[in-house]
Amino acid sequence: LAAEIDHETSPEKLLAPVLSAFWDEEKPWTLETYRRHDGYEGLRKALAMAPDDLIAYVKDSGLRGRGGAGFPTGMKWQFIPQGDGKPHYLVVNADESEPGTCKDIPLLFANPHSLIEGIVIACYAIRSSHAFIYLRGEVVPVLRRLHEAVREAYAAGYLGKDILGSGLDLELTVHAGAGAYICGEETALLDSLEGRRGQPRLRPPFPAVAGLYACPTVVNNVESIASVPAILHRGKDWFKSMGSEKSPGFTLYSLSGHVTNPGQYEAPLGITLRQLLDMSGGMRAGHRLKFWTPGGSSTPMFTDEHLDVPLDYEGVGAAGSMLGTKALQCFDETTCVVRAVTRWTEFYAHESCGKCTPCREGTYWLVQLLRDIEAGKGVMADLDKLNDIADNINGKSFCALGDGAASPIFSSLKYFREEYEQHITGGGCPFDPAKSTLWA
Ligand code: L3W
Ligand code: SF4
Repeated sequence: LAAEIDHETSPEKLLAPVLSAFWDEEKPWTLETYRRHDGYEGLRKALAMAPDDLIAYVKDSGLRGRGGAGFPTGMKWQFIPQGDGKPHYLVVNADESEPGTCKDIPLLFANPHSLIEGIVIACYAIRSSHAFIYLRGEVVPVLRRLHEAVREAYAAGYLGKDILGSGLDLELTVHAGAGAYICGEETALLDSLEGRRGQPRLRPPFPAVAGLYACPTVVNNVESIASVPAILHRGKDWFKSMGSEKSPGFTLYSLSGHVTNPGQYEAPLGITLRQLLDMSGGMRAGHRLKFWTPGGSSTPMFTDEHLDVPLDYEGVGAAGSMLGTKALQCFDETTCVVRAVTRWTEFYAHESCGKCTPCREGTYWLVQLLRDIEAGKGVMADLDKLNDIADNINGKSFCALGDGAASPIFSSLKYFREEYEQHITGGGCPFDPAKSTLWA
């Protein structure tokens, strides 16, 4: 596997299938298939370690959270106070909803045992005897598959009492949400899990101190936890041999939009979009990339000038965006950027939980302005107004949803202001919706 990524490296070397290694086998989701691929071997190694050593090992591996923020996983586990006499919980955030993000749900569908094994390892480390998976409610087939995998794990002694004779007891509850984007925010998720309306809580205290039922709680993304067994089984040095120094390892990218072969691509962190497109068949025939998101619509958009930005936390950050969920939505020259931003903003306005004024009111006003501009009813002063409203949401909202909503406004005005102006001076959209496969 490539430790350092450059354009001379062959595509085969760049691909590092671990989580997706056997997705194309028959029934990859069964315990039998998982065991055939060394499933639950990482757990055996973990149980032979002291919990604190296990936490230090995961911390040393450099694994960073795959849900958007890239927070070091081992450090989060270390935050859980020990000897406090309270129950500790692990909550897996499987509420995947960020526009363009499609990696946790396919992972759960194809390889649920990698998550279950990771959960047992994490609970042993943080001394938790009850874990929860909070799943996005709309994906009923995944819910069924997850329930089946959990039943298999209980029957095989990987969950329940005295797991593999280690003395560890662990119950695992699968909970389906009701389809609200905000419930992917970790504290809203906890409120929802407790049976309340899902709205973000004030932080601090962070969940590590007062989370589920006011007890110390680790909230981790599906992919973060599912990556842990391979790190234990193959070793932290193997993991660190991939990716970059500060963003080591492999990860799942969701590639979507006007590309020839959309889907999930597993590769080391630090790969570039150019390399991923080269490997996956590129943009649809006869078309060129116009703009794209590195981590879903909540992260500032990039253009074709950013094709060689390393897709790791530092590289994307230095170029002015965020790696987020690694959702690479690619749009070609037939796409109207105003239309795309309007659709995203409608999504944020719809999903705003209403708790704070800047986001609740601001997203509503952004939509009104954008719809007017898109319909050719805007005036030039609307562009400054858009910027001003976004500025009053960004950094002034209660949670990251507000910042996410402001993001496409800022970046589209930065790179495509002329296109907004064309809508205003030309009396409407200059693009032919019939030529685009999106937003029609
Ligand atoms: C204890 C401290 N814990 C931080 C923990 C905190 C959390 C993690 C990261 O947002 C981003 C957001 C979306 N003591 C701590 C501490 N922690 N300081 O570390 O925290 P934070 O605040 O940096 O991020 P977050 O609130 O978890 C996540 C972006 O991801 N995103 C993703 C959205 C959607 C999905 C999805 O659909 N799957 O993930 C996309 O860009 O905008 O910026 O656990 O508790 N001192
Ligand atoms: Fe709710 Fe939006 Fe405020 Fe977050 S930023 S608390 S989603 S209103």
